[in-house]
Amino acid sequence: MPQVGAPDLDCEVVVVGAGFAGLYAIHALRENGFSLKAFESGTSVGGTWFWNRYPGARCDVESLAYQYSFSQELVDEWTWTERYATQPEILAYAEWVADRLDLRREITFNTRVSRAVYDEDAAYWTVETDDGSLTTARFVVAASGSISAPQVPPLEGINDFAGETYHPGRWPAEGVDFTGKRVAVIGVGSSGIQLIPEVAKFAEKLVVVQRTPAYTLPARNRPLYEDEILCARRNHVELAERARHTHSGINLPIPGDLLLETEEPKRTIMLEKNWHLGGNLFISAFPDVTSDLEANEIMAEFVRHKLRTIVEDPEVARKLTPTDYPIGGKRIPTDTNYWATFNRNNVKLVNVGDEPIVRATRNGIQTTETTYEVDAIIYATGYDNLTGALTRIDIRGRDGLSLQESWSGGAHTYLGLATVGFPNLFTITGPQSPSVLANMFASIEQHVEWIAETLCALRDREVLSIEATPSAEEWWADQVDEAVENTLYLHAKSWYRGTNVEGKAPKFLVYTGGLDVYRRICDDIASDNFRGFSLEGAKSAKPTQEKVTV
Ligand code: N01
Repeated sequence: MPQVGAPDLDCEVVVVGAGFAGLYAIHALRENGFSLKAFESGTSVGGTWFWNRYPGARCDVESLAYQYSFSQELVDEWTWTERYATQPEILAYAEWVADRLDLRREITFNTRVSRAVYDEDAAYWTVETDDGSLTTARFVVAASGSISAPQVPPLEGINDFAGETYHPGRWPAEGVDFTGKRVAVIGVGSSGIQLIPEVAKFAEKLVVVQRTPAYTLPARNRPLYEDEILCARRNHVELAERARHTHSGINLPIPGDLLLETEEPKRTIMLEKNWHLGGNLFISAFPDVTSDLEANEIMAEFVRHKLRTIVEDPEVARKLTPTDYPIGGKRIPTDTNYWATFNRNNVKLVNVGDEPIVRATRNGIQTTETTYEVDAIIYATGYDNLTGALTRIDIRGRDGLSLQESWSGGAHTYLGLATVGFPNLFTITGPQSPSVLANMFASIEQHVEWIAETLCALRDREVLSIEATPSAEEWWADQVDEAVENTLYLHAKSWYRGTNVEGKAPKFLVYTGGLDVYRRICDDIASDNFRGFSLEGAKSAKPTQEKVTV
């Protein structure tokens, strides 16, 4: 395939990251004849599943949906063993895909992209890595992850603590033996809720520090049956096509009646039935729960009741009970024995609302009531989600504009794929796309395929640069805001809104209109001559510019 424009560039595309987004981007772009280089800070592929090796880590989307769908061969040749795959199994899948598709030869491992600078005269990026190397490319595809920039709270005295410290997203590959140790876990999001029951089994004493109680759903994990796997393989093409055109990118059962319109005793029978199905099947069973506060409260109260039947000490149950936000307003964790863990003698719940943390000390965590002396602290305190992985790279667009500065008032994008001031930069599952509120594989595949098709179209037309226009960004911001108004997400503080990171501009960062609607919008824009993008025509190193705003 010919390279258009600048033959001296090292490659046509730099891909940042070799998680599932990066791996598919490498495959799709290479299949379409693009020369590329990929950089990955880990020593192998897998992205989030490479780093999150904490005990209990597993996916909350069912295995048969949490895999690539673009290849029947991949579906046929890989066999998942459990309903919800463990982190080691998902990592093994990523490794296997990388080998099966021969992707590793494009990837430089153990190398972090530290800076990327756009040359607007010649329309290319210079990408710098932490070993000091420079790589020039026409396009950059950022597959750096949505939940990949760990964050630890700015706790006073944090560096005074003399014991071991861990974050789930940077867990040591060799594992950690907590046998006989006193351990504190700060944070009860999905990561904390998965690791707490596992750490409690070994620790001498476990102190769980909770700021906001979580609604959590029993995963009800189990081995997969052979006939389920065979059925999924046999019907793969049809199932995958159907899933691509759903709201969540998953073939969920068709929701039943509205909760508000379901009379007792049928209502409780239905809630019980779906509670026993486990995981997200529970919340998705009733269509009004995610949009109507009254319906939501009925489901929330059902879950609170379940909690009270599991947790033996009423005072501990009270502290664990979420009351001031709707179920699903924050990401719902799925768990195995989380609430029951608080019945163990070696587990102590510290509720920040009752006893705020004062500081970390040399020996542990001091609250307004006492000091909890521990040997290790696990900061399960989350991530600078959706933007952090991008803004932690020094990305410089037109006129040296920094992405970090440009997004300091909140991320602004066109479709979550492109940003004004940063031509030829695409973000996979970036802020303002459906990303984390749909099946990540479905989100990734849709973005990668759209980007690959776009780059092919630009190559065919000898277009050298593509950039979102300000009016297109404004239009998209309105779509994101309008979509979320129909949900209950604005009734809770959450990382979807950026409220978990001190100093981060509060802004809802996910498109909630559904992957199906989003896909149609992206396809429509591409087929309408990339409406909302400014395309610049073929040119040499110092061109006169043919600028077409469409
Ligand atoms: O992070 P989180 P996570 N003092 O941000 C608390 C995905 N994921 O790593 O709620 C005390 O959700 C914070 O409290 P609050 C999934 O999308 C998926 O657990 O802000 N506490 C919260 O309890 C998930 O949503 C899977 O008040 C502090 C916790 O730390 C996303 O990753 C598994 C604090 C952070 O929760 C992130 O999950 C794991 C402070 N100063 C993760 N600062 C599966 O597929 C923060 N907290 C199953």
